Amino acid sequence: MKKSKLPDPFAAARQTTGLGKMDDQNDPVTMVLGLKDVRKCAHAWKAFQSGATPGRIVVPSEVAIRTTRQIPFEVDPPEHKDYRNLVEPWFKRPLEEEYSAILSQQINDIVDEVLTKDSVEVVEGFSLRLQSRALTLLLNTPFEEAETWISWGTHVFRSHGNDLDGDKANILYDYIDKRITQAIKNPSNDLYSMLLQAEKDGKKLTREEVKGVMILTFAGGRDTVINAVTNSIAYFAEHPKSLEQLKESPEMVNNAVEELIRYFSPLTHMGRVATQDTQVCEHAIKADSRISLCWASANRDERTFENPNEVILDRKVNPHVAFGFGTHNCLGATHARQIMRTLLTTLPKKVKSIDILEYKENIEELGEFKRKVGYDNLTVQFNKK
Ligand code: HEM
Ligand code: EMZ
Repeated sequence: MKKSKLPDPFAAARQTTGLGKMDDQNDPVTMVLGLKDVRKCAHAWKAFQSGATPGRIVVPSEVAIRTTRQIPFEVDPPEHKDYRNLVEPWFKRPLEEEYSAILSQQINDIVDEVLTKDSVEVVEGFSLRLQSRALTLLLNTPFEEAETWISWGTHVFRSHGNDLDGDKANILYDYIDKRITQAIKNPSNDLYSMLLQAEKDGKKLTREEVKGVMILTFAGGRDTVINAVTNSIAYFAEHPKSLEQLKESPEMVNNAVEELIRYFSPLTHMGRVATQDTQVCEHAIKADSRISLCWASANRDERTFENPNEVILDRKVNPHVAFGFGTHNCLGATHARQIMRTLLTTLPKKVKSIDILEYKENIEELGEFKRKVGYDNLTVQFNKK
């Protein structure tokens, strides 16, 4: 099997019951697997809420290491919209010309850098650095801040062998507290300052609310982007013709980005908590129990996607849910797409081929399923054009 493949472990369950089962810290989760059912449940926010105890909709649950509510992620309508409206324009900035020019420069620089080396560990040496540097643009903070974030590693709540690392989480919380204090004393043009000036219902956001947005911005856009970038490098290593194709036909780039994101589905699933006794796929769901919307399974649903397990870079009809669906659809998608577009434009210009030297897959254990989501280690050599 090709090293860059991400198999679909959900097919059989999706085609029979449409559901999967897993246990998370003695709190069971019913995974919803079909595309239509995932969409339906994502839409049904009254029955399946996001605004439960902070941390509970995440799988693995972060209840033990987080009390701050992530905003707007852990808020339901109608309040969700008030917060979302506050932050939405800021998260559309990646469409501005200056933003994409700087991002392009950053990605050019990092590709030039790895081209001078005999071997590069992509996860830490390429993707994490690219992600952190690009995040300085989204936050509008100094470029040097990226060095601190890089030192935290690929996930802010997890470390090797520890799915929930409270000490690590505290580093993030302390860091954000310091930066908020700084922005109160010396307001600037960064995201902290924007949030501190923002108003909801005629009142300034509280410190806890500002913190909730910032934690989400750091946590939500981290391993997702890192997996998308790392998986892309593995893919192009084994499909050098695709690099050539993207160079010859740059108009393909947008479709290619959507297709890679569909195929990789960097966020496997996200939970919801049932507010009442209800049913999914004719299966009883008890009040206060958890379901998860499995984006990764939905994106391989053979009832919607032809040849779902193949990467078809110019796939035209592609209603994937890798960025979620409905109310909580990904706020960082504009930024993430801009990163992927720039990468898929820059790589083919500079890189002739990529050799995989060593790799270790990152496998998620989800009860009856095991899913490859990316790599713990991917060591490659980038070869110049
Ligand atoms: C929401 C995936 C990058 C911030 C979501 C959701 C998904 C997702 C599936 C929906 C969650 C739900 O319904 O419960 C991804 C993927 C990414 C990515 C695959 C990269 C390829 C980012 C980035 C940021 C970000 C870069 C910001 C730095 C958010 C936020 C939400 C969200 C704030 C919640 C929006 C709301 O509740 O209204 N993301 N994400 N994401 N994402 Fe992303
Ligand atoms: C949460 C989540 C957001 C969670 C949209 O997804 O991403 C996860 O990686 C974090 O652990 O806290 O931010």
